[in-house]
Amino acid sequence: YDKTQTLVNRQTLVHLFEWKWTDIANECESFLQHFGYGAVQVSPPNEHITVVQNNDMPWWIRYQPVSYQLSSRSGSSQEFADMVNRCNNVGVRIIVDIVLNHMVGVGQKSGQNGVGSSGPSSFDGTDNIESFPGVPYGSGDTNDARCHHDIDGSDYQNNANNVRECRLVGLLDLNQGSSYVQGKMVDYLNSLIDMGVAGFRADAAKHMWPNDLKAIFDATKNLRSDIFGQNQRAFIVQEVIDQGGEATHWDEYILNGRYTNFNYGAAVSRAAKGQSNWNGLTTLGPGYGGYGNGDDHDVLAFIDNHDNQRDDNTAVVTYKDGDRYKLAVAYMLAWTYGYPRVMSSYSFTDHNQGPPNNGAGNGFSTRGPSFNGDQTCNPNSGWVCEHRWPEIRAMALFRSACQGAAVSDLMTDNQRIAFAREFKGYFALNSGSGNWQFSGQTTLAAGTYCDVYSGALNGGSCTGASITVGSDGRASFNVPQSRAIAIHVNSRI
Ligand code: LM2
Ligand code: CA
Repeated sequence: YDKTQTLVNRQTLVHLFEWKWTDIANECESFLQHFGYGAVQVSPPNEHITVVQNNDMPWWIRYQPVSYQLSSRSGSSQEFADMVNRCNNVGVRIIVDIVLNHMVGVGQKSGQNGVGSSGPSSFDGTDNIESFPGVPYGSGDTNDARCHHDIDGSDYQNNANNVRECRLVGLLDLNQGSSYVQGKMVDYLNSLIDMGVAGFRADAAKHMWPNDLKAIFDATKNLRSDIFGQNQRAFIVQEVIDQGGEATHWDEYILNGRYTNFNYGAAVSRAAKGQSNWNGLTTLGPGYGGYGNGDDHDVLAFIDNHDNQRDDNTAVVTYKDGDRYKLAVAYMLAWTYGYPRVMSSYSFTDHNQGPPNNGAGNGFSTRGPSFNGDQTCNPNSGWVCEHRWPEIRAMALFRSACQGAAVSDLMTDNQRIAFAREFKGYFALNSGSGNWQFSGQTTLAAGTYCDVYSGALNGGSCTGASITVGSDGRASFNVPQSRAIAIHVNSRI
């Protein structure tokens, strides 16, 4: 389940948070396939509650399932199927965010908040009623018999049972140990596999027993052989927040695929913010920091996600950090540890704020992105589209070009780091003050290369800095403050 199921020359996952299916289909065709992106993590496609507050519909309604019908704010079942087809046709995979831990928050009912349920299914999340005819589930399918209250803050440190069987922020907790519940979940996952998806991001995995998840995943079909070949299994990444001191541990989950390594983004963010030194990151890999960093094939690497980009005083850098964020994401894409995921956001000021939309009169339907001539998203559309930022999209191509090549010829100087990806590429970043001038061993063939961090190679001409590699593989670099330089075999002029 740890195999990414991407094409070999596409090595980066992008989370198109809250995008519509029709927009993602267009994005696969017009952009992602050309910039080394191998897969898209999409928001939960199943039916969810609707909530109106502050003349807006929050993003987190997507994490309150009503049924497993493929009808959501992102679009219909037909639109979802069309997206999967069109993305697969251009070699871009779809990874589905699956919310299996729970249903709606206790007390939520269809029709409340004056807007009705989002789809045709009615439901009643009143305590002890807990009725979801669209599945169907009833209260007997929850963990109420084992725990009938919320997870307590202290449970996270010392009660794994409660973390897994009590309610997460009041969300009605399903019993994944029941064969009936497992069957409904397997049917849901199989319906997605039949449509051609490549895998799943398991929401709130640490709130479910690893062996229950294993029973569910093991019972799913192989991926479609016409797309993925014979006997291929879904890619799985489980959302497990474990930065130490928890009762539930990341390594309980690696039997089921990868886990979201939250230690990684925190470590790179500290260096990007100047709170630690890049030379400390030269061992970022299995065993790094003493806890929480598993084997390369177990890890999903990311800087920020849709949750921690909203935290007050977040430990990670986000799109709001500008150059420092670009350096963190660039480092992730240049470095060899885990399967990297790029976050792609809409801009927000309030942490509940939903995606750009067409207003109350249109049921807050999502308004898609629009694009500038340089292929970035128009900020007036409300979408940030980090994945389209020139530096980040260039680094997604860098990662693809350097796929399989080891790191070598490391040079580091506290706020600076440079290294080769043997015979494929060379990367240097400078988060210190002043320019960084040095001569480095690139391991590349002699020639002139286009620095794709400061520009791009278009039709043989480079809009960025040109770097000359001598016959000894060495080159002189001058990395501006808060910037990086990246050259690779496909950026040779
Ligand atoms: C996740 N991973 O484990 C998601 O990444 C995260 O975004 C989800 O929380 C969480 N698990 C549950 O799927 C979000 C959001 C919460 C929100 C829930 C459910 O961060 O704030 O909770 O989704 O929509 C909301 C309200 C909360 C309320 C709850 C239940 O914010 O105040 O709790 O609904 O009604 C009483
Ligand atoms: Ca649970």
